[in-house]
Amino acid sequence: MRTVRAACPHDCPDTCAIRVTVQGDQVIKLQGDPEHPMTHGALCTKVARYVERVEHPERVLHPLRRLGPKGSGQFVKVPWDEALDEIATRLKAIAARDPRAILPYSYAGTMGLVQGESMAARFFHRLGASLLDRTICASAGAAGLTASYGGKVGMRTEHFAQSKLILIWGSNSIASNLHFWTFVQQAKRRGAKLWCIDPRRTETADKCHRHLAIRPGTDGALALALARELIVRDKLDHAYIRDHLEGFEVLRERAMPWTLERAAAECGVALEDLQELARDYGAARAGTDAAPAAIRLNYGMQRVHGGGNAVRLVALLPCLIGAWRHPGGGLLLASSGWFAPVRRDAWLQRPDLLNGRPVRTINMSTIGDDLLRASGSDFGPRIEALVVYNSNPLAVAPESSKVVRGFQREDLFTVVLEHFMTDTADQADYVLPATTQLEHWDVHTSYGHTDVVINEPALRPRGQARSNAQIFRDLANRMGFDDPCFADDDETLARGALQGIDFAALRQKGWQALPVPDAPFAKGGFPTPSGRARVDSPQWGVPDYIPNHESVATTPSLAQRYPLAMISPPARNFLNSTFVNMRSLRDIEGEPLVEMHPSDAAARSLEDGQTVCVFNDRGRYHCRLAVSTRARPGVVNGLGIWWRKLGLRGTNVNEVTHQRLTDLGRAAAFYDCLVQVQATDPSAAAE
Ligand SMILES: Nc1nc2c(c(=O)[nH]1)N[C@H]1C(S)=C(S)[C@@H](COP(=O)(O)OP(=O)(O)OC[C@H]3O[C@@H](n4cnc5c(=O)[nH]c(N)nc54)[C@H](O)[C@@H]3O)O[C@H]1N2
Ligand SMILES: Nc1nc2c(c(=O)[nH]1)N[C@H]1C(S)=C(S)[C@@H](COP(=O)(O)OP(=O)(O)OC[C@H]3O[C@@H](n4cnc5c(=O)[nH]c(N)nc54)[C@H](O)[C@@H]3O)O[C@H]1N2
Ligand code: SF4
Ligand SMILES: [Mo]
Repeated sequence: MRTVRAACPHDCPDTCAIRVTVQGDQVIKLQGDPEHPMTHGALCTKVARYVERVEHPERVLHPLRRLGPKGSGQFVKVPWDEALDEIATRLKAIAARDPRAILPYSYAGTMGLVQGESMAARFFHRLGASLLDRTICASAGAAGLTASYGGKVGMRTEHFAQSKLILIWGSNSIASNLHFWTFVQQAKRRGAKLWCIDPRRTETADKCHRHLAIRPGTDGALALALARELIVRDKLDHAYIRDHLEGFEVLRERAMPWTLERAAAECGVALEDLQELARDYGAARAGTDAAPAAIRLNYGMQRVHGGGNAVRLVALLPCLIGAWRHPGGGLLLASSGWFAPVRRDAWLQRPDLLNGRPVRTINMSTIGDDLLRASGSDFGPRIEALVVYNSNPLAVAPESSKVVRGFQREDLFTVVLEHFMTDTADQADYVLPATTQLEHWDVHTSYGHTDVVINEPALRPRGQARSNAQIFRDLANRMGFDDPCFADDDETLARGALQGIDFAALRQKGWQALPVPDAPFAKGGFPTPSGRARVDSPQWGVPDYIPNHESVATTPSLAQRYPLAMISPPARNFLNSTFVNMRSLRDIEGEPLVEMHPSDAAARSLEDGQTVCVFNDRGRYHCRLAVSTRARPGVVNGLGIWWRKLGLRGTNVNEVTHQRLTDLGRAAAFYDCLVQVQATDPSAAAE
């Protein structure tokens, strides 16, 4: 029996350290590392069952070539050599005309530095393929945070345990950031007051003292009104503002029109609730013996038109009250920026292999439109080949009817590296079997904490599976790429991925903490050129409230036809679209559903449990109706992200979302979406 150090590979801020007990080639036990302070021995329900995923009977274990029409799911096993030769031949032919017609499409199926963008990036850079703008999750918030602070930096998660007031803002922490919640509970036991700011009454909202169910996309208005209250009631930390914030005066100008009354109307909440929130936050001003206030912002609130600006505004609040003076005060959206000094991205990804060739960048959030575009001077060559890994775009990208049409183009050559026959794999010309986290090397940074975590292979690859890095190494070889970097094996990539971290110590312990100070911005030191947080940014100007693309105010005639705002936050037992095919987890989630407030259901004569159609001009999503006060009036919650083929009539929630982008970061605005809901008409079944 041996114990192997592993890391959870999933797109989750917790990046748990895992201990795997192995006998022979079987896992005896898989548990959270009890010694890792962030993991404290506990994994979430999903990953506690990771072995089920690894040994799942439906895993893709051989290279497959398409037999039937695209999407028919008919494939035949082919030997690796044949698959690699044929793929290389096709890619070579396209590259000979214009390599930018080849597009890699990947996201966060694994967050590992090795099985993410290492050998794959080297391969596509050397090929001269189109670059992918990775915007589908967090880029609006990342841009917003960078505008205010200079980087993706913030409080350390464990310090929330010392906070006396916690604003959980746009985050269903119990579902999607479970280990953070442990620290919140510690704070709560010590008397902290918890606010949840979320249109949905989540399980997290249930456990907070107060829940503010604002309308989706109105966070910027709320932040401006809170800033105004702090200013007019003089709850400011004047010394902190003077020394560590640039542009206070312009913020004051922006905030002054935003009375609490106006914000209450815009956000659709009671004035008294806003007054109480403003009082609580103002009372936490530093400089007296006030208790520290912390904000846990998460990406849920930036998936709307004004998401980037909203993050900018919220991020300025802790500066106004000097919350940063205390380790338990400040804000956390993402900790990823702390890793910048240790990551060797240029070595891992080798952008220099582009060798000065022209680049074309495709935004992953508009893949639907872009797959359907013809060559043109403003676009470049039509996309002729797609290589998909670590992602399931058919399920997760917005406006899926267009994504599906794009993938079904007969002239498109598609290769998908996967564990399972996802909706996307169904459309492939070749499906290549990828290893899971227990079968390959990796190293992980985190976007929720500040530890590096190692992942050593615990098992032999199942079937004929190969790691992503191995597959791209093999393809590079077939393409005749002879730069020595294409010979680096996975362990070499893992060893070289980071600098300033002792690899032997990392292997021994399983994780290593970065030296992040306790109260990182107590004396300023933000990673901006001046070291101060800033209101005005050279790139983006002064932040403001930007209403949704689709709302009663911005698109009144659309809102007449589609009066309900829909958000589609993650389901607790899935991770994006990962795990939807695992029966034991799917059974907990039940079936695809949309939550609707009883008043909205009554107005439509709809009943709990009936099958409904959520629709707009873009598409129709069929699912079960849950009449529930988890939804606020006027807003429906379509919990994500089901596989289309496991949903009703082969649809999922992204049938109705759109491809318009956020204000900053060119991101998808999934939660900025108007719909109508009606009973499904059985006679329309064929449409
Ligand atoms: N179990 C589970 N965990 C996950 C994921 C998952 O799918 N399942 N997804 C992972 C991923 S990809 C990410 S990016 C991270 C972070 O994941 P996020 O997508 O940020 O997930 P949540 O923490 O659930 O936060 C979303 C919350 O924001 C709320 N919300 C929606 N619109 C608004 C709005 O306009 N304003 C405000 N204030 N709130 C709004 C939603 O109702 C929801 O409760 O979590 C990761 N963790
Ligand atoms: N409507 C709506 N849409 C959303 C969201 C939402 O809240 N609402 N959330 C958005 C967000 S935040 C995100 S991050 C995206 C997520 O989008 P994706 O990153 O595409 O996430 P997943 O759906 O989890 O798909 C990851 C796939 O990678 C595969 N995979 C895992 N490990 C490996 C590996 O080692 N090798 C290979 N080759 N494959 C692997 C998994 O089997 C899985 O099918 O979705 C976005 N879409
Ligand atoms: S999904 Fe998140 S909570 Fe679950 S094991 Fe992975 S890192 Fe930990
Ligand atoms: Mo995400």
